[in-house]
Amino acid sequence: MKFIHTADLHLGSSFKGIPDAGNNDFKEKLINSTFVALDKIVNDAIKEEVDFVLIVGDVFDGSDRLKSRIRMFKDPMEKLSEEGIPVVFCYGNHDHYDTSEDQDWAENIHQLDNSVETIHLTLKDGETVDVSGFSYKENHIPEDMVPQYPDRSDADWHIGMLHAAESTGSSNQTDDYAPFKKQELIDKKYDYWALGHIHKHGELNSEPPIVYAGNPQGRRKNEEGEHGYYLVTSENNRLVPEFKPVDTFRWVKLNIEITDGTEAEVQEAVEKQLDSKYDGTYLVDLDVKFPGKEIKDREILSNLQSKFFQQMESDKKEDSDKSKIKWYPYSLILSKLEDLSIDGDIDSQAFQQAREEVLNEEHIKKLVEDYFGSKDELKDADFDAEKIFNKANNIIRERGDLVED
Ligand SMILES: [Mn+2]
Repeated sequence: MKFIHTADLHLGSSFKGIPDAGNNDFKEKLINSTFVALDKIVNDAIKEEVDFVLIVGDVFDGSDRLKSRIRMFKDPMEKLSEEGIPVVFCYGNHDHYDTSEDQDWAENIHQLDNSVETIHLTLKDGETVDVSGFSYKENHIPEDMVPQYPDRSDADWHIGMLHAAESTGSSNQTDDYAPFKKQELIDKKYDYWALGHIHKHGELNSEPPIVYAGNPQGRRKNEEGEHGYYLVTSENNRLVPEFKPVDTFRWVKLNIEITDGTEAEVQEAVEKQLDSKYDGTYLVDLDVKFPGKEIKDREILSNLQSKFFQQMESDKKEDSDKSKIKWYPYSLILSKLEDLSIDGDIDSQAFQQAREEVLNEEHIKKLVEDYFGSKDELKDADFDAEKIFNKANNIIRERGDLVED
């Protein structure tokens, strides 16, 4: 028995944190990459002749159900259906949905209900598989859903699908995503738990496997490294997951130390490092430590970006499938080797003072209005400066992309 476990496709993700430098081709390629990842998964499913595919929530990036996006999910699902490969999928916090409103799915494509239900599959070799799970109706589910899952059935295999975050048990953190405890999952005695929601792939447990598939295409800098899906195969009565990358763009952070040089030399050194390290398409967050005089990091960054776009243009002219584009430096920070931290007394005093000057109710209300427009629901909102500071801090760190798995 063999199946694919994927999650968090986030189809239609906007990649809005990436400066596109006016290059629409690049932006288009980025926006397309979540759909490309799904196509690769579907092609692998057919090539590997898997018995079924599980997609554990956040199929779409948003709950706005644009017809074009639905089509771009339904088409590949129909392709699997025609190949006789069943799919079980659910919605997560991002694409929460009242499932009674859309039942128009191809044969063998199972959309899980808002309450826990079990899909019974019979494989070509006669083996039986039960898959239990549910779809989000609202974007938050504060209660643990695991007690609603049925006991281990007498099917040959029983698999749980769960889009959720492990309970933190902390009183100052809200557990809004169907919080569960690992032991509860183990106690169900299922053969495999296919998890979604956390965008980094990895196993929470090995016997039985409790596995986060991660998202198949990283969307921002904190989703660095390889992204893909799990191909799960039965071996001696056990289900064994094997990770398969399918990402087109990979986010990485590169730290470089350069001891001396002019702007041109720094640029050359950075370029050399990039060339030697990367042979896919990498989105690189560069942190260059440089002890010398003040030099213009903006200029180096835009020079490197122009080189990237020139390569894209010549790739296009050559009309070859194999792109020579290796890296796109989306950010470059040059910092002096000696004073990198804000922990020093003077720095933190100055920072504290600046923070007090900026972080008052008047400024914040103005900021919120500028950003969101004067929406009525915001007028009487209770502005907690500390909370807003922390949120803003996160947003700045994620370069304008709102953060949520
Ligand atoms: Mn997600």
